[in-house]
Amino acid sequence: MDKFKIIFTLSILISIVCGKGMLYPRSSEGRQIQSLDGMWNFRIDDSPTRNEGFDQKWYSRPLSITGAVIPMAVPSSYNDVTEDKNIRDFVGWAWYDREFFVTKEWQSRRLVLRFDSAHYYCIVYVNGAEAVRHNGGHLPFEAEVSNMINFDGPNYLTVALNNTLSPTTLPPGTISYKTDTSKYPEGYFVQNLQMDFFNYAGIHRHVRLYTTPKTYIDDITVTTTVDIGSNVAYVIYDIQIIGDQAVGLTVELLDSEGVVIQGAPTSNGTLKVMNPTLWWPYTMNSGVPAYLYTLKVALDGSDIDVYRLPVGIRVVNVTSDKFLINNTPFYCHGVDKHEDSDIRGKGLDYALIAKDFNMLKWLGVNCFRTSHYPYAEEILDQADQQGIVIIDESPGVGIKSYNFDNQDLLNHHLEVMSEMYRRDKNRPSVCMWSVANEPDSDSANSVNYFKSVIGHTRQLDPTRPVSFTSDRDYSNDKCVQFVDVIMINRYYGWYSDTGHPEVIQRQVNTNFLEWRKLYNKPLLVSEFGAGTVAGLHMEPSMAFTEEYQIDVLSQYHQAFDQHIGKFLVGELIWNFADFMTAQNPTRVVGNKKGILTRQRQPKAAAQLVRNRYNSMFHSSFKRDRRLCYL
Ligand code: BDP
Repeated sequence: MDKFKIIFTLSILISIVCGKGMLYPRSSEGRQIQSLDGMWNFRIDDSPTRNEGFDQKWYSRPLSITGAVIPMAVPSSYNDVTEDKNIRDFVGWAWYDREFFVTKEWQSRRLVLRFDSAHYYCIVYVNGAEAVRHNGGHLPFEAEVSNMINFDGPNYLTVALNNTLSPTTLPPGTISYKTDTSKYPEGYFVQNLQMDFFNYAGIHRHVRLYTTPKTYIDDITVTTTVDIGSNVAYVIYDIQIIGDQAVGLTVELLDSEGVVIQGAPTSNGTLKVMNPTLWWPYTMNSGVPAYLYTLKVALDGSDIDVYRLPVGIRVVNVTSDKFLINNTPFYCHGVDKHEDSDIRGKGLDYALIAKDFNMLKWLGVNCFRTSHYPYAEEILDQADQQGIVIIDESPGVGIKSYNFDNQDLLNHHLEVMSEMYRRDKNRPSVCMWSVANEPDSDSANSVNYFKSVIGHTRQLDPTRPVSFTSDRDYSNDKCVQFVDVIMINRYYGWYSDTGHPEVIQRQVNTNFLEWRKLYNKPLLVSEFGAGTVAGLHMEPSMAFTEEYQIDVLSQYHQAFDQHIGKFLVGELIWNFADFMTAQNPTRVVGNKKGILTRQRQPKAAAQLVRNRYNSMFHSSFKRDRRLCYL
């Protein structure tokens, strides 16, 4: 067992993130993409040392030669794909491999291997040699592999993936070694989680090989400003090129019909847009919400690189009592979500994404938080295109007071915020960063930790507000002082006063006013809800029935209505849908606080929410019509 511990620790120390940019792979005149998704070979290393894979160098030969393999889908979590409890609940190294071929036409190109996410700690080998390793799920990593590819025969791609959560991972966790042999077999250990969702593991998103020319566009950063009064916007861009720095380039801004409306020949600058069509949440503009321009960057020469980046022109500001998008007050009527569904766990699934966005629109949701980690880029694409505001949350969930003094954890958290910013910085839908969920923000040592994480995030991105969600009280939270918008998670009528929804309004009102007395900042309720088993009914209601969920939510709604337009800027229901958790006596095959089932079918409360949210934005169209159109 010691060996297992040592391997995991060493791996973290030498973890690297390659490259400066992390542009989403897009094919163009200069770039091609080869998907490596599909059915891979798979095996868990449940050997007594949990280290047989490295001892026997499983990466040096096809996995099927060193032992038995089963087929495993990529992308998907591996946990729920088989009937094997050892695989579902596995902790340690899981191994994947597949064969692939590369056309000789790509021999002169720069080849990049990109993983959109693999949970949690990942080492990637190409033809037996290490290509890249990455520390952390939910975020992409890539490596140039041009010199590792065989153009005359098969290539082997091998992945070693470790899902162990430790005091230096995000989310943090611990391993307990059970040494009492009167109760547990030799070498027995369990993973302790500090969060309330299943620790799904696997290659969760796309794996792709893509090409670029040798001189290539490595990164593009775009910010936008809007001068509402004079009907002018500015697109400020900065392009990083790697390779021949003398190469010329053309930058063009195209409207949604592909017409060039502005251009420049420099790698950084400002494009002035007269009469801009702004990016709006769909609830703030019934005409053309979520309008996207395209920034087309093309390098000169015979071997050109071309990249097209969607750009939404909008500006976000926060005052002492308002959340402003394009200088217009935005009220977030939304939900918290999870990446979670049957069979694939946290694996990317286009049908699920389409269904979820249809459901969000059906419910009238205009905003969601990526609780409790950054979601797939394909999900954020939909938010950009459909005009849904995103509070982009890091995997910093469940950080306890005993974690704050761990410098390695803090360094990792800073690195994760940098990776998140690098990936999502150009997205108009991302309107706020959430650096953590429900940390022990009342402990003295949380102060320096959050001063540092929030300060770092603000330094990376001065254009978006920064926050975290607090479940602490106004009287003892020590870190809300650093945020732009106060986000609070509240479970009156559920974790306290269970069975008494009649006290919710009073408690919400008292709590709001206390926060307001202390801080002159807008307030957003980032979680409230009640556990509800679909199909369970009782009148009068009791906890866990569909009627009780309605009672709880409507009490919150009545309380919120007294503060909308004052300092309350949003409400997020916990949760959009039921989701899987670790087994625990308070969870009945997962967390049941969804207003939808895990299969995305509505519970009775979904109708209540649908009526409320739809009427909110239909009336706001009338109220704000003048402001919404320039
Ligand atoms: C909140 C957490 C969330 C949980 C939820 C609950 O932020 O992750 O799932 O409570 O208990 O405290 O349902």
